[in-house]
Amino acid sequence: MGHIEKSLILIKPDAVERHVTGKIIDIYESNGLRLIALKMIKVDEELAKTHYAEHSGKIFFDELIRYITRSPLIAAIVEGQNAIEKVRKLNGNTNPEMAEYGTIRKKFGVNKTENSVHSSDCGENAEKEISLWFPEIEQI
Ligand code: FUP
Repeated sequence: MGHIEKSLILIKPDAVERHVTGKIIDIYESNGLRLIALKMIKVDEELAKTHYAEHSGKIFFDELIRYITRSPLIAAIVEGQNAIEKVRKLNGNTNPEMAEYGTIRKKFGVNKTENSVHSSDCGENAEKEISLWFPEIEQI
């Protein structure tokens, strides 16, 4: 059965710019995930660099920071059975070209950088990302 988990998702600038946020949220909700927090923000460089710290120094890092800060995105927390793995399956491969048919990145992603969505990759990172993106929420 698995257990109830929370995951941090981002609906990133390319998706907001192309007006597909509703379609993406519908995919999560239709698959049994419940939204428990949601906000729209234009990310500053400090938050972007903290969120993507593990990629600091890589060749695509500067482009990634420019992209994620260029226009508003939606940050949300979803909750459900096996939410972390479930969301990653719904999102698909990082590279939209490699992603399975039916996944969000296959449907909406533009390229490896502009791939429409982010989600936490494990429980430890979900906790870290939830407190980074929703510091106003005391209990998670
Ligand atoms: P994911 O967990 O699927 O979001 O993928 P990663 O943590 O490996 O990568 C995080 C983000 O870095 C991706 F969403 C986009 C960006 N990235 C690039 O821009 N180029 C690359 O070659 C790899 C990742």
